[in-house]
Amino acid sequence: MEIQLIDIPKIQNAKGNIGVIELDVVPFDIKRVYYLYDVPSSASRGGHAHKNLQQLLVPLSGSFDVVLKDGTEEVTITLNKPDKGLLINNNIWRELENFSSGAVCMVIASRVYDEADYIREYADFLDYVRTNKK
Ligand code: T46
Repeated sequence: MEIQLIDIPKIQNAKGNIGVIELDVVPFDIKRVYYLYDVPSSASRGGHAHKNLQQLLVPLSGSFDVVLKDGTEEVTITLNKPDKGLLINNNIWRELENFSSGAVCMVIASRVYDEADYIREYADFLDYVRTNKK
């Protein structure tokens, strides 16, 4: 599985850093931004895939793990740098876990919220990716 980490340009000086996400940093048209915060360390978020949605996850603060599954392979990526975002394409199962205290996950999305785009059962996801590979 190809892991796509995106470098987020930063402006650094003695007063701290500015991360700048201009439209050309993100490989899709941005339709929505949301963020996960105050996530208990014991919580697991995600646990689904999307039929069409692409997303860029940016760890604005703290750290968390992202488990990605494409139906064949599984990869775990720790996000802990605010200047490194993880691109997740459609048809990828994701689980987010091990949130540190104070972690904030900003998500930049290619579509508005649409529950019909979610595949929330893993067996349905496996069926979906196998059907769509043919
Ligand atoms: C994803 C991971 C990283 C909305 O009404 N609008 C929204 O934009 C979002 C994101 C969620 N919701 C509702 C849908 C559910 O009733 O909020 C509730 C919790 O959503 P969900 O269980 O999907 O949350 P997560 O954190 O498991 O997943 C979210 C995104 O839904 C998902 O696309 O990739 O963050």
